[in-house]
Amino acid sequence: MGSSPPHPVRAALAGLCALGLAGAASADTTTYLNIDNITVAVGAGTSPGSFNNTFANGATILKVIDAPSADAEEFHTQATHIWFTADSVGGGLELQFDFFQRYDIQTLHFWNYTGEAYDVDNVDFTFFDGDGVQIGSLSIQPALGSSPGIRAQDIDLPAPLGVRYVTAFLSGTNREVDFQNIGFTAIVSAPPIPEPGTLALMALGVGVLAGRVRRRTGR
Ligand SMILES: [Ca+2]
Ligand SMILES: [Ca+2]
Repeated sequence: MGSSPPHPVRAALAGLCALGLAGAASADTTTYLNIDNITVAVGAGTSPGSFNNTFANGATILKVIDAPSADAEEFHTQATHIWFTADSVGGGLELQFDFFQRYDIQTLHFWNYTGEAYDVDNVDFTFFDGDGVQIGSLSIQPALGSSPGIRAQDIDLPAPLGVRYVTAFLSGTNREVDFQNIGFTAIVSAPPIPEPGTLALMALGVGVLAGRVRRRTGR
């Protein structure tokens, strides 16, 4: 019995099942997103203002995403933090993240500054899919950072599913934006669900195979 070739209809159905299982299995792995797997850049939406700390000595805006883990402790030095001062109230710093693939974001990890005069008071997030199409937005108000070593505040981020690009606009009520790091916990998104038209074509293919088998066997 086991030596007979696979029935074409059963083989086609098994293929369809495997597609579904692959989609379900890939959604299980939780990943911490930082400098190892994503990038960040200063966005064109940044308001007129000035960076008050330097990016010299090898430090770049990538120090936003250099926390090695979600529970890492970082101390506030010129080499580790970001400090931007907007020219006017309401202004802020725009950061653009590229995740390189689609993720379902679960948690934002935010290492804020420790004092109200300089900390980040609001972050406006905008989310985009793999084609760069906007699929959602939301705002969060982070708490003050812990002291003396700064650890992340973990914030549930009810972002849409399937996010590849994220824009974050950070602002402070008194023009100041000072913080250490941003990180995300996320899972790789399941493959997109086939369009109804694609499913119909696959069903048609199974039907054609079944028809051929019936003709061949006379059933
Ligand atoms: Ca840092
Ligand atoms: Ca503040």
